[in-house]
Amino acid sequence: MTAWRRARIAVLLALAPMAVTISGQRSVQFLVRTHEAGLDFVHTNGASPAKHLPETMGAGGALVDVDNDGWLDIFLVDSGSIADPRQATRARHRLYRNRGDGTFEDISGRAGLARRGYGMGACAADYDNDGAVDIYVTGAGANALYRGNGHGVFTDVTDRARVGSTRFAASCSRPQARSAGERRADASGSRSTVRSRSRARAPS
Ligand SMILES: [Ca+2]
Ligand SMILES: [Ca+2]
Repeated sequence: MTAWRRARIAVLLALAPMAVTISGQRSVQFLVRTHEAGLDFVHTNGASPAKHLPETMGAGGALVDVDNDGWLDIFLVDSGSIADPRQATRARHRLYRNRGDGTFEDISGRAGLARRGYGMGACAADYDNDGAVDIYVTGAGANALYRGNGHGVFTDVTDRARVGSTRFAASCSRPQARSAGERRADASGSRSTVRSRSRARAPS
């Protein structure tokens, strides 16, 4: 079994262990083991009477091996509030390291994923080809690029990479490089590796 397959199975089992019963038809049941797994994240959406578009959309996350141990870790995007600065201050992204036994350790405090903004989504890729995965976070008002060190700690390189669009970005993706030349271009600093999709301007 490959490390990727082993990690993927471990995450699925930790989040929702599966029970299969056969009674004429196959059925699959999922059990909620969120708290047993150590996942205590609660998303802050800052819902307001104004019903800003981002407040109605929720936020995303990424399954990514941030420390190169072969086990998928969980990064969850928090949002905050557009209308209430105090509530916005309390929101923070969370990063959970997979212990490999069905439980996770909250390493958000030392991960360095701390740029403020109304978070919406995330994608992961090794944009500089150094062997350590990096994370891009989209949102309303403050997109951010974090460069990983391969041990679960990240450095905010948004300004240096010039990918900190303040427009409303709901999602992002990792394009596949089609040739060695393109991969070298990405490694040399091209912004094409991490590209957000702006869908609308953030509410003022
Ligand atoms: Ca890991
Ligand atoms: Ca990297």
